[in-house]
Amino acid sequence: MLLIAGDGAFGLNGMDLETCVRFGAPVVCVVGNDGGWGQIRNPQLSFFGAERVVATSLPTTRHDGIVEALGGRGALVTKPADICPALERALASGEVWCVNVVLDPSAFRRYIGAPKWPPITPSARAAPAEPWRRSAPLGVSGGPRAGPEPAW
Ligand SMILES: Cc1ncc(C[n+]2csc(CCOP(=O)(O)OP(=O)(O)O)c2C)c(N)n1
Repeated sequence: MLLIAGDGAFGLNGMDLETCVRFGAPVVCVVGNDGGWGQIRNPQLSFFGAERVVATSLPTTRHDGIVEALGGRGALVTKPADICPALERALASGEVWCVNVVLDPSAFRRYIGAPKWPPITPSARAAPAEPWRRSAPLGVSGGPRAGPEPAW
């Protein structure tokens, strides 16, 4: 069985792969890992602007490592050319896999386009953000990001 999930969805439900391991159900989960809750972050950006995006930026979590810790297998994919070999290996194995594919966080808005919703109010954009509500600039597995927040 092939399961395709976002990193946010996997973060909420990935523990179910432990059940797959326990029951010997050979599920291969491909995680499209863009380091964010895009479905929520994109409207935040359109409604409020980049300065007021809240809690929807995620670290590039090693979900592949999590599944290994659960008794399954994991592969981290950072280049498009490595996707097919990783998938072929996983699907042929009869084991539980997480193929964790690191994506460009800005690609959605660049290629699909920013949602056309207008900002809620000019004052919502202008008001200073509460620092504790901002998305934490996290890096891989919770460490600090190497550089600035990715451009969304
Ligand atoms: C159990 C549950 N909690 C919260 C939500 C709200 N929610 C909708 S989309 C989303 C983020 C999904 O992120 P990801 O899987 O990375 O997909 P993306 O939006 O980036 O494509 C969340 C948390 C939900 N749908 N289900």
